Amino acid sequence: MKKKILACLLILFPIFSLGIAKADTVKSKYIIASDSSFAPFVFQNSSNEYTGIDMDLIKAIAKDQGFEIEITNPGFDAAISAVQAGQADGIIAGMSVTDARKATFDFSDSYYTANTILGVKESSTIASYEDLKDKTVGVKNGTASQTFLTENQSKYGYKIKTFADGASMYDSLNTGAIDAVMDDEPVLKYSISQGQKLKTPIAGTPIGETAFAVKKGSNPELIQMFNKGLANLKANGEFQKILDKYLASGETTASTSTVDETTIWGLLQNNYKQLLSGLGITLALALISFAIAIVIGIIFGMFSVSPYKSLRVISEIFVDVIRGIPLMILAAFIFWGIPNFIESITGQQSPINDFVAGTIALSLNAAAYIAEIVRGGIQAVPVGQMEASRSLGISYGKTMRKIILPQATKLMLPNFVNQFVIALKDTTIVSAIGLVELFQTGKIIIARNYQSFKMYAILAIFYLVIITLLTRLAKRLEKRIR
Ligand code: ASN
Repeated sequence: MKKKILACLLILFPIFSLGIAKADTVKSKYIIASDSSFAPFVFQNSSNEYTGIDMDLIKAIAKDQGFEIEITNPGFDAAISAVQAGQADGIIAGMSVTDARKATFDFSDSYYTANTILGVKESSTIASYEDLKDKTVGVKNGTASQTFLTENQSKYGYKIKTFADGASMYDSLNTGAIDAVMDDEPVLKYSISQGQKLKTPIAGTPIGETAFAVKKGSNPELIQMFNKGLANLKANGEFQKILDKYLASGETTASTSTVDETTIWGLLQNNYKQLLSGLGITLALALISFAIAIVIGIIFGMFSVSPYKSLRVISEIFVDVIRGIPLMILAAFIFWGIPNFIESITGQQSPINDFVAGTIALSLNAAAYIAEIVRGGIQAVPVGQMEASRSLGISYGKTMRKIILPQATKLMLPNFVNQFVIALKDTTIVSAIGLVELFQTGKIIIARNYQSFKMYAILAIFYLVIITLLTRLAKRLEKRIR
């Protein structure tokens, strides 16, 4: 009984106490997209959970305002695209409010102010923008820092290299592949405070206030709730507590773990669950998409040897179009392009799930190659056999099924196995749409601990083992079918 009363009070208290500063939720759950590594705003701790100012803030606001959220962390550029395509309802990622962005986003009240600043290795001799002549500066794609670099490029004569995520950018700086990086000041300063051997030789340049954003004109209640929640958290001191947690006391990326991640064993021990779940997604993607691809591929392959010209033409167009488009573009087109197009016509957001989009892209891609394998296999059977069979009065379909296909299938089998291996490797490409399969899982782990050599070695071994096992299995099946 006591418990029930307590529960009622707990539910009613926030409603009454914040009654004035509360907006109405419209959706039962809001999807919030964020960066993948942008400490102290958002980063993974060693328990593989996303933390940081932005993560704590949005969770506290959702709680304060009584709305549900689901957070995804595909990286800054992908998060921006996700909001634009309606895959996500809002973005919180240390995002700067710029005039250009105001054309496509609605921003909340600001919760931070950040400069963009140049970061170089501790040992670097770069001391001014002039020193950057002919040097390469790394920057994250789609960021305000990138705009700054592009605008000043002709003045200082540096080369710009863009990265999809902060982890690979800082990795490249550490290995000397680039000479400097341009990033938000709190981010660079934070990584220095965490022991990164970097320095910031030039004072930062203001790039705007930091705020939460939604796609222009959509989810206005989300901005309202964010602003009200932020005001409440500022008033009750919770906002300051969040800032202090990451900035003053320096909550670190290694705060919750005692496992040493500098060894392969430590890396495996601390991340095996995450790696296995990534592997599960990779296998599911490869197997499901390959099964679909076989069906589509066989249909188009049969079309391509059909006596009807129209079917042959359809098959040719399918193979040419799909084979002519890089897989990554196909995936991006399905995941971001099509929902964007549908919305522009219907005015309705119609996001597609990343796994579904990845599976469709992989299926279509593999189907085009399988269609060619099927065509090649059938055409490798001497034409005389078809002619002889038809002259005996046996129908086209029956000849195909009983005479041509059994021989052709034998010829196709090794190519199918080959194509499956390619399909499995291709799953890494669709990670570009933010799908957390095995490769992306590894990148997220590296974003936290910078152990790129050991982590990529682990990934390579994972793929090697899986592919070797699966090809062995496929070869056995192949023998049996023969
Ligand atoms: N401050 C960056 C921007 O707004 C955000 C980020 O890199 N996550 O462009």
